[in-house]
Amino acid sequence: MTAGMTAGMGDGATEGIRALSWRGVIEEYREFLPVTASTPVISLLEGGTPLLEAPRLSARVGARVLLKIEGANPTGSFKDRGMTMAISKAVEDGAKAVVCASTGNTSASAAAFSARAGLTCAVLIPEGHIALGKLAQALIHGAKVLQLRGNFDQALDIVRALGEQAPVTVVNSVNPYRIEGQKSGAFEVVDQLGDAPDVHCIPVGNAGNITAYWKGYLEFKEAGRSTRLPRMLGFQAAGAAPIVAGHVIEHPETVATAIRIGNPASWYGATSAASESGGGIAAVTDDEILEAYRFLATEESVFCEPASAASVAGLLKTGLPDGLGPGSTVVCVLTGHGLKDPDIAISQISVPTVVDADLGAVLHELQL
Ligand code: AN7
Repeated sequence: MTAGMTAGMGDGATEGIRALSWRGVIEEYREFLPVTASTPVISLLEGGTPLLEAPRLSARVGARVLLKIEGANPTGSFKDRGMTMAISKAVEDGAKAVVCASTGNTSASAAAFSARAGLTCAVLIPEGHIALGKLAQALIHGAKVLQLRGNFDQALDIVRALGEQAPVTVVNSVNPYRIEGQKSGAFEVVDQLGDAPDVHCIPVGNAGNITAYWKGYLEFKEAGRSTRLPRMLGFQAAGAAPIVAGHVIEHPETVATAIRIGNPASWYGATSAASESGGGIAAVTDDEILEAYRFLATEESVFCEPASAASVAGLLKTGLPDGLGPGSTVVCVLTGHGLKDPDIAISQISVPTVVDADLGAVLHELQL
């Protein structure tokens, strides 16, 4: 599916041809990005992700709800949008190596784009708190992976210092090119819907993505590509909700390891997006996140990772903002693919029964 196309509409053949012509975030939105004709574009054809109608979620919420499926990106998360920009600019600027701290998805994306660009990639991840699939990605794409005895916030502090003391480019979202690339998510939502939604729900960890989406919505409105702005609703995990608490959380804890962050780098960007848009930042418990996670898989057939489900958990918890009714449109960003974190999925369901290789035994167990 390409931007400019409304979900569920148009004939299949045309959709197929358009989809094949998707050129990646930088080529599709070049005029809105800080690139020139001589910028080397390092792309894995990221972006162009589906905006999927969610009928059962819509019924529960009492409005039209759509899901932006960011797990459909090349490395399975929204991070690819920012990484195509950060790595392209790093190459343009003559960098030989990049580094990031990560709860997993940034490291997977940085590793993949660095391999493509021929850059050395180093990543610092919190030992024991990164989903298995993400660790596998960083390793298989050839990054130098260090597991830190500490959390994400401590890893980011070290990475910032490395950026000052070593010949290496930091590709966390403190690198402004990351935010520039990630704002393309908002461009696509507008192109897919034909205008901005009334409400935009998004998980918040280091707060780069909510900052980027708000920037994207503002820029498209300014350019006349949309007529309105959404209310931005950001959701943190209750055990890792510094913005909601109003202070840094020294020891953040949540089942949603991707957003296990106690001192977000883009804190101000998140609070600005919430207040300027008439939205807000709220917390959802791990139980609420996992309920939404299972609901999305069983009722909407979308397998996202737990952190992603925070956007839907938050919408279900807080409901529509005051003044909005059944005619309103809500977009929830599902930031990463469920296959990243198989351990959590398995922990949420009972282990399959083992049977003998015998038709009678299978019939007996299935009770069809
Ligand atoms: C699936 O990979 O911070 O608020 O180091 O992986 O922009 O940080 C990941 C964050 C939401 C939060 N959903 O986004 C990292 C990292 C998923 C994520 C977030 C992350 P930000």
